[in-house]
Amino acid sequence: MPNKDEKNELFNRNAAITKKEDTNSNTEAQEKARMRRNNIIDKDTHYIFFFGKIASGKTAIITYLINYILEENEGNLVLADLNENPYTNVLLENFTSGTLTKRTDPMEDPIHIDLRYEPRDERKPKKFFTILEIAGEDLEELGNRDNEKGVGSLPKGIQAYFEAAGISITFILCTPYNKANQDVALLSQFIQHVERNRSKLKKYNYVLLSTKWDKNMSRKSIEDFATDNQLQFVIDQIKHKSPLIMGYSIGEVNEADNIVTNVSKKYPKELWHWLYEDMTGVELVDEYIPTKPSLWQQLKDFLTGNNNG
Ligand SMILES: Nc1nc2c(ncn2[C@@H]2O[C@H](COP(=O)(O)OP(=O)(O)O)[C@@H](O)[C@H]2O)c(=O)[nH]1
Ligand SMILES: [Mg+2]
Repeated sequence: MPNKDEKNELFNRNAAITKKEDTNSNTEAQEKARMRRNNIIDKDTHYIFFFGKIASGKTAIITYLINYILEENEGNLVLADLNENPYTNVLLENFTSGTLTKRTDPMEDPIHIDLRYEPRDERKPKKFFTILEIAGEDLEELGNRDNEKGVGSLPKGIQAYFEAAGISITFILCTPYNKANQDVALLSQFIQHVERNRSKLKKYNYVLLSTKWDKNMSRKSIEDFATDNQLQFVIDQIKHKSPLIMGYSIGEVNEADNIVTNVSKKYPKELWHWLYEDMTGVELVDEYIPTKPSLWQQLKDFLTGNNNG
């Protein structure tokens, strides 16, 4: 995550860019916007867009989601532009060291990582997808209805995803379990923005993650937890899309030194299986797992005299 100076740097840079666009010909800004939209469309990918305030756990979730996919035998993950994308290196560093490093390179556009997934079961579709992460602070204008247009707006680099026609996108809303009430306004504003701007999206859906769930000692189900606070209000706004809603933890985290132990498989597994099915319409792992030996196995056992079990 950018520190304050880096953040100011970023805002100054953005301001400078905006100014430049204003003073130069209008067509330059238009051309830039057009290029941005085309880049988004050209990728022919499914966007997985992580949204949440600073320190809500986005980078940590992405890190250990990729780690899970790489380590499980369910399929193969191809990391595109591994060495060119500094963000990928941050993620790699995270899960090879077991320590959450800080993100250092704020960018004008969301940080992204292009990936390709190939299920081990070759009958299942392969899938390109792109993970995007944005910082909640970049969205402050969303709730600001006093700006020049009179409505909340998003930075251009993010708004471009709503203007690029025909893309598929899953919004993953992250809010630490203990910040549910503080985050509800921003999450609501973002959902309202999505719903107002959804017309060009080919397909979209939501995931709501109540993060740092390992520290939630209440041991309640996510449903009971949500009704106890304002998270239910957020759920009510997205439930028409049959979203995934879950308490989420990357493992045991020592937040003082950012060391992760007992990395969880349960949470990334549920998230990844849901995402794969949401993207492709096909279940990654067939639900039916025979508990008894198959008929073929029984016959083989009979013929080879293996009757032990
Ligand atoms: N207890 C706990 N802490 C977490 C978890 N995930 C992240 N954190 C903590 O939250 C901090 C911020 O996480 P990060 O992924 O950088 O948040 P981001 O700003 O949303 O990308 C980390 O440095 C961790 O200390 C989790 O699952 N459990
Ligand atoms: Mg981050």
